[in-house]
Amino acid sequence: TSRRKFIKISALGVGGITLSASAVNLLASNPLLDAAAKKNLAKKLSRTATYCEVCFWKCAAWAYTDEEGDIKKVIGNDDDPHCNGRLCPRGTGGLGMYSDEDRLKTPLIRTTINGEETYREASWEEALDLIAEKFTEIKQKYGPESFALLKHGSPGSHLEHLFKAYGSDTIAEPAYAQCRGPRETGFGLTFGSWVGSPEPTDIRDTKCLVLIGSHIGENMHNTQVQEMSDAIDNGATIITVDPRFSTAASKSSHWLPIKPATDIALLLSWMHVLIEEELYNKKYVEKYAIGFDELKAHVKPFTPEWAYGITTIKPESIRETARLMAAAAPATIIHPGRHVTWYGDDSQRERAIAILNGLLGSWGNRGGFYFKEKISIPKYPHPAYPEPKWGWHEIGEQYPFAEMGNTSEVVKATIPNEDNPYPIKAWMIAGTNLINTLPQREQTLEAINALEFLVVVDTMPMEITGYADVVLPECTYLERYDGIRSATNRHPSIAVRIPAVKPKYNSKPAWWISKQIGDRIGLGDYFNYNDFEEVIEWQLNKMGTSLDEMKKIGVKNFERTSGPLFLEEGQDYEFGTPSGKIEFYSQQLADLGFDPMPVYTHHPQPPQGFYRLNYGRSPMHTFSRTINNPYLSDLKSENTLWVNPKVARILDLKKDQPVWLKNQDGILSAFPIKVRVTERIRWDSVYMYHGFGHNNKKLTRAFGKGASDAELISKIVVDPLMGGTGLRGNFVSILTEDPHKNTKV
Ligand code: MGD
Ligand code: SF4
Repeated sequence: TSRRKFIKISALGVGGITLSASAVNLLASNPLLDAAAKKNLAKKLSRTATYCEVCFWKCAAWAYTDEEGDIKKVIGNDDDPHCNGRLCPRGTGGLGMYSDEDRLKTPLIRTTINGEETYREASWEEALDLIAEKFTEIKQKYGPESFALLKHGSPGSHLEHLFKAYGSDTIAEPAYAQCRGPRETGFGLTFGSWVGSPEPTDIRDTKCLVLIGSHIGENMHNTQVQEMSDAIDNGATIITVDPRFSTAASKSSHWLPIKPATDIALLLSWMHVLIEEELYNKKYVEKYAIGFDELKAHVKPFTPEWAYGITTIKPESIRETARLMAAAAPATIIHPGRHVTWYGDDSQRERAIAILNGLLGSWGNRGGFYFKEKISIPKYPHPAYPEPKWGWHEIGEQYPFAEMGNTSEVVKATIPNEDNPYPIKAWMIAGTNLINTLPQREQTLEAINALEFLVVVDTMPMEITGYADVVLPECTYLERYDGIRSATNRHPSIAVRIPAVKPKYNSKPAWWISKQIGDRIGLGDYFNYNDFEEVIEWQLNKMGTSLDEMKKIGVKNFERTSGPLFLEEGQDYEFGTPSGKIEFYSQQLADLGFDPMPVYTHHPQPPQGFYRLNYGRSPMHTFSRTINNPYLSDLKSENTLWVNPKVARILDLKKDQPVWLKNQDGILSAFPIKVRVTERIRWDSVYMYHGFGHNNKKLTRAFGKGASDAELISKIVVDPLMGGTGLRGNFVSILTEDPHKNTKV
């Protein structure tokens, strides 16, 4: 067994589960409280401004506390453009992150007692001293670059400051190479602008919304869902392309149940119809785009009949939907999606989506994409960061369009290899559960095993904490200050996060952890404050407001200064591409030997007896972080395996029957998953919600509930442009007998 064996038994006791009935009722009821109810609540309780951390839409909210200092309810802030006063069920249930009795309670240090590896409880002093010692040691032995930070969410930005001050830019997060990266590359190459978050899609005014594997409604990003519902009420045409009959598909006039991995063929064929039938926006294309002639010649052969053979979508459906998009244009959105790392040619698929929007004139037009704007937060003064000798950029340099650190490349650079010029020896992980997040778990474990030191900063005893040398318990977002939220939107806005209560147990905020480590390793000048409150106050004063004001209002909206939301008739506009135009043909790609216009490439389809493993979001959960949440697990405690009735017939599967999965590499699911027989999934695929199948017993509600899609993703196809890890090329067979039966002790 390895030194870094996962520790299942720990010094932490497991408490009983006590759910507050009133909180569950509040959650189960309509989370959209009316004004009178809100007023009523406000009378009895005091409120504190915050913004949600359950997902990354970052809705601004009010946390209501009672006289005993206990949080009772979290409600959306009416003035916030991210939520319009309404939180999604997960945001309302965010309270459960605070009240979860399984939370990490005190620092833990890995130790061996009687030959058994375990954790012992430690004081903050002791844990921080040990970490500071390791920071110094790694720097002396290998250079600061060899200490990597893998992060996600608010804690990441505090620790990023520490790492940059220390001299390491070896920083990455799964939100790039496992999520949005290809979309930003595809749109960046075409329009010279990232899509960003929240997406600048003018859904509320759209006349035609096209969703390609984007399942708004199950993917609960707040205002997108609200605006889609408005668009439906206003009679917008919704077209959904998905091998699964998603909730969005059920609201659509057209559902195109595409054969998985063939989307680029459909997109090319839509372009073909728009161009051949002269339905594209000629004036817009002439004024703003380059490469139209090349595109026209390129898509000439891609007739709907050609695409039919690949996608299984009937030619008349392809023609009809293309005409609908054109009839509504420019108030048409081909949505860029969000989690888009599917098949390895994802940047090119996103290019195809961007080009289609360009042909329709959607970018910069009402009902299409608006010109987003945000306000920049003044930088709190600190000395300049030292210049690292290498960092995420060098580690991922084989991907010319990578613009952020790549978690998988950091993992690879950690596995000992004599030829590796960028060896990584230590990790700090904050706010990401890499075990259930990265594909190729074996590789992640091999890297972890090779580390000299691993610190994990988390709120919960997630799988990843079991591999750490030191575990630091962060307090939840409801108990701490964090950076000021400033995101792109129709107009700029800011929101603050103020602690509603003192941290429970012996937990601490990440800003404090960063400062404590910084102070210990001689970087005190970078942390020139006693409390993060001082930083925010300084920044808010510079922005013409104050902490006092923000405590009262939570959100401040600003006027736009960058010009109108949309292009005006005949307006000159320079796009951020090298040519200043929308690039249908990309010279940048051609110069580097890539296809300058998207092409369809064939991806393997499942062999006999196997089904493509498809996965997605549940409206009640965010990745793996919420599965143990007392309120949200009450709403959805396990996932099911969606199976087409034809498959159920062949394999003789019944509703709720437990099954196990085995992938193409012989990897077995650890836990059984119940069958859901439904026409809503194609016969060549199965589907499950992501995030379930936790294998850490300390997560008392989540342990063993459902299956983990992540553990079955052992094969990836890497995007050559930016290094995204395509996750959807894995195939599973369905087993009705417990394959672990004879291996269990
Ligand atoms: P989670 O699994 O929710 O998502 O990947 P992750 O960000 O790793 O893990 C979040 C971790 O942060 C948990 O351990 C949680 O306890 C901890 N946490 C929550 N709040 C706090 C806090 O305030 N402070 C600290 N310190 N920790 C906190 C997401 C990533 O996963 C993304 S963005 C996408 S789009 C991909 N989705 C995806 C998928 O759909 N399927 C598969 N198989 N893999 C995927 N990987 C990617
Ligand atoms: Fe929180 Fe829901 Fe908003 Fe995400 S969409 S930030 S979970 S309220």
